[in-house]
Amino acid sequence: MKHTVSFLSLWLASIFVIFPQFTDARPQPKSIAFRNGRQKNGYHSGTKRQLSGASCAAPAAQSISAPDINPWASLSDDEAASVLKWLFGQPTLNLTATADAGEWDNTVLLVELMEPNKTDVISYLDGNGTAPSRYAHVVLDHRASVDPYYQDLLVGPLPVSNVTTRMQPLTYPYTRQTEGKIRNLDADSNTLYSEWLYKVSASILDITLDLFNGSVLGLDNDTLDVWGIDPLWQYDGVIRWDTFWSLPTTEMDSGTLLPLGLFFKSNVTGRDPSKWTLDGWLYNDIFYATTDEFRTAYYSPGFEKLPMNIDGEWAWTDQAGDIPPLDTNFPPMSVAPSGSRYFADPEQKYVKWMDFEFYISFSRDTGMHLHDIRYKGERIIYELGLQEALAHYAGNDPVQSGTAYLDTYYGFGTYAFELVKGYDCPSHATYMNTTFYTAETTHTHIDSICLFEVDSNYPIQRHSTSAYVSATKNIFFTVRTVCTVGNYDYMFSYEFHMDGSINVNVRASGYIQSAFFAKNGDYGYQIHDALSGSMHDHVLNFKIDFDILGTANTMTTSTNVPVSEVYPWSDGQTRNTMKLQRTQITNEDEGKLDWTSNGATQYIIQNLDQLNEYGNPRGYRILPSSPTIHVTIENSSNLVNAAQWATHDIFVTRQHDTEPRSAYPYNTQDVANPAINFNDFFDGESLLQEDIVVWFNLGMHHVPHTGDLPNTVFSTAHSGLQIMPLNYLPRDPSRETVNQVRIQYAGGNTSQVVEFGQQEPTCSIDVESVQPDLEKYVGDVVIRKFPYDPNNPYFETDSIE
Ligand SMILES: *[C@@H]1O[C@H](CO)[C@@H](O)[C@H](O)[C@H]1NC(C)=O
Ligand SMILES: *[C@@H]1O[C@H](CO)[C@@H](O)[C@H](O)[C@H]1NC(C)=O
Ligand SMILES: *[C@@H]1O[C@H](CO)[C@@H](O)[C@H](O)[C@H]1NC(C)=O
Ligand SMILES: *[C@@H]1O[C@H](CO)[C@@H](O)[C@H](O)[C@H]1NC(C)=O
Ligand SMILES: *[C@@H]1O[C@H](CO)[C@@H](O)[C@H](O)[C@H]1NC(C)=O
Ligand SMILES: *[C@@H]1O[C@H](CO)[C@@H](O)[C@H](O)[C@H]1NC(C)=O
Ligand SMILES: *[C@@H]1O[C@H](CO)[C@@H](O)[C@H](O)[C@H]1NC(C)=O
Ligand SMILES: *[C@@H]1O[C@H](CO)[C@@H](O)[C@H](O)[C@H]1NC(C)=O
Ligand SMILES: *[C@@H]1O[C@H](CO)[C@@H](O)[C@H](O)[C@H]1NC(C)=O
Ligand SMILES: *[C@@H]1O[C@H](CO)[C@@H](O)[C@H](O)[C@H]1NC(C)=O
Ligand SMILES: [Cu+2]
Repeated sequence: MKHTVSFLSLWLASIFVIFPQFTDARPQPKSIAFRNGRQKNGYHSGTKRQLSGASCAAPAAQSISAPDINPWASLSDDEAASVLKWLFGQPTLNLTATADAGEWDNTVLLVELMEPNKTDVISYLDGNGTAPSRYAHVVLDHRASVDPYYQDLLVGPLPVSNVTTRMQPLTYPYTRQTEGKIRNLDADSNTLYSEWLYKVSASILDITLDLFNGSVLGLDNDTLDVWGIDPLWQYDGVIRWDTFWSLPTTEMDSGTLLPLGLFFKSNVTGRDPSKWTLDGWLYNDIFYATTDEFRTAYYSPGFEKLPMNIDGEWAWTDQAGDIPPLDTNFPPMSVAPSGSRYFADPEQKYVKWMDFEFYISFSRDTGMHLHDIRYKGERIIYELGLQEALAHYAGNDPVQSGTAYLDTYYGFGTYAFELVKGYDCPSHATYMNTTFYTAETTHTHIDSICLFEVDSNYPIQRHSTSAYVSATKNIFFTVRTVCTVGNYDYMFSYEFHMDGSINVNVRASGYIQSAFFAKNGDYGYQIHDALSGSMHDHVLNFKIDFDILGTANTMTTSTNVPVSEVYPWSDGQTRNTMKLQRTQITNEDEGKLDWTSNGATQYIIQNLDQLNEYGNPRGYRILPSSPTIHVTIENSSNLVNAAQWATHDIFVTRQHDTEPRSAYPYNTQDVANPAINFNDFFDGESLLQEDIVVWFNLGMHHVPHTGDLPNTVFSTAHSGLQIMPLNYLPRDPSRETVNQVRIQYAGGNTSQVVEFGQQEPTCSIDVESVQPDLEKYVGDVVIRKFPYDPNNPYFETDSIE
């Protein structure tokens, strides 16, 4: 997407949802054949609650106070405002308020919590240490110079005081030491349009009018758009390729489906547009070095004019086509008849469900992270969260070939919009707000994290014999957020299960970025009139800092290998069979790993000093729960060193306070010398019984087909990783739930339904009352920080255009 972020007032669809008129939807008491024979856990159940008539509607999370102050909590309004005031009081920074700033002024891009060091947090949570001092991570956009740069600063400690608060360049999380300065190739994003792209387009207005029946001149009546590669080519100055697109004709966001197939190359080195040069045109796979050459060819006989992509219903997402049978009948839905069965402290962003508990943090770059995940009272994971998301395209044209989005540049937190109740999350879900900073304001995404339990609709356990059948419900808990980064919507779901496992899921929907179809057959399918699906890899990197019964952990592997063996009992015959081969990942030189063919190798994070009663180390295994990938392209010409975390499925490194993240949002600005080159984390350090961090990738090789029109669907665009206990507990913990049944049926006329203490549901369901009120969807609420104006919030939702 082009780099301009525009402020859109949220458009509220005035769609009024009419629910079926269920005048009496109260369920009948469950009919259970052998009520008198029911037993609860060995003793007879005498009590059975009657339907109380209370409504099942709208449960809130059970309230709880977090055991500790959340060390990862976002800056409060007052903290952010005081940091800004302090920054604007520093004359050396020469700051201009964003609203007044042009491209040659210094502005504040970011003020958010600098995540505290693990060393300090652990001594606070586990020891007698005090809560870690809070610091602000500040990013300045230093543009009042011919060499613009981003400046990372650490400001603190907080609260701000004239005596103790200091600023210093933030350097320790970066592998390349540049005093926290990273060059900015995007400083002139407005000038780029007004002084370059529109002028180039104007220079061939005759051709765009003739070929595309349109123009892009920066006028209100533009019918075309122009934008191009990301990251920019950086091998010799700064080179960009741009292409023309039709603009959507309605509010539907179909622009990325409307490429027109005419490309141009510009050398935009430096900040003086008068020195920029147009270095050529490309149409129908033919390169023209100059505009004159292109125009001469265009008006010559035999010039082949290709068809164009035109917006229309095919590219819109509203209902279209024949309604499937019975589809207008209201579909099944889930309710929470006893209210919520989990606790939340929205203030501290602390959540507890069954034997799991954790804290939540939220940042501009990467959105929601989970911290201090405990199971049965023991920490198993110190931190779990997204690091970066790559969408690496390819194509016969320079724009698709030159596209390798690193999406934290745009930000995940910024675009974690309000969730759609009953759609993004079940109607009985509960919600938390998140906040992020932009342009001297903090925005609150209302209801942008949802929490809910659902029945997975298959049992977690069952067994039948001729005498009984036993089965256990598979109820699991989810915490979810959705981030719409430009054309794409990423759904992140962390799921917690009764067997002690955690599932990390990412799903993708929204509009694909497509390619012009001409001669692109090796890079995708033709999917519409002049449209190719444009192959690309999505790779999303996550950090999981395991702490299994302490920080001293080891990754071990166990591989099923075919062998030929002679046994004492095999009559001297060689038997072709298999056995287990076990290894340890001893140091970082062995720390780059892939899922093996045929799923032969199990990767396990164990504490070798914490053995179970059979002498096996207690641990957790990681495995894909849905296909995962790493990047196909080797040594990408676009990325160079900017995304070295994408080259394998799994990485293991030693934990360091100086290596909190695998990626950095401005890595696209200097791809050869990025601020964080993940390869530099690997320097041979021992990984045996050390504090180790696993970095894993989810993603998919996306080769869009006709089914990606108008939008990719979450059902198939899905990747997941499971984190499951391995020899961690004496046995399967899901036996602890009372949500199971044993039915004795031997003997034909005698039977017994054995239950274990689950209460009967007691509410009645007024279907209309459990429906979310979608007219309350309002988008983000904003509070101005400089000048600080906490009492005048207003509504405004930003998206990437
Ligand atoms: C401060 O910034 C302004 C632009 O906002 C610029 O004109 C001026 O040269 C800068 N001053 C210094 C000392 O860099
Ligand atoms: C975090 O740890 C690094 C490396 O030890 C250190 O340089 C830095 O000052 C620490 N940060 C804070 C906020 O204490
Ligand atoms: C915390 O303090 C208590 C009492 O002062 C002491 O017994 C304990 O060893 C301390 N724990 C740690 C981890 O320092
Ligand atoms: C810091 O100093 C400024 C100017 O001298 C003053 O206005 C402000 O109140 C002081 N802030 C604190 C927290 O003392
Ligand atoms: C060209 O575009 C104009 C609107 O800009 C539209 O009215 C007209 O129908 C278009 N012509 C063709 C041939 O598509
Ligand atoms: C677009 O607006 C400009 C300036 O108002 C005008 O000159 C031009 O004719 C308009 N183009 C079309 C296709 O209406
Ligand atoms: C782009 O322009 C700069 C000077 O402005 C020049 O040094 C560089 O070689 C040019 N790059 C290419 C690929 O032509
Ligand atoms: C979310 O923000 C809205 C608007 O500021 C507020 O009314 C609501 O109480 C907040 N919700 C939670 C759970 O804090
Ligand atoms: C990656 O590609 C660049 C440019 O083609 C080349 O200079 C470099 O040696 C390559 N690196 C590796 C590890 O292959
Ligand atoms: C059926 O139930 C009756 C009464 O409890 C009992 O006498 C009889 O033996 C049962 N039949 C079988 C096949 O178990
Ligand atoms: Cu895709």
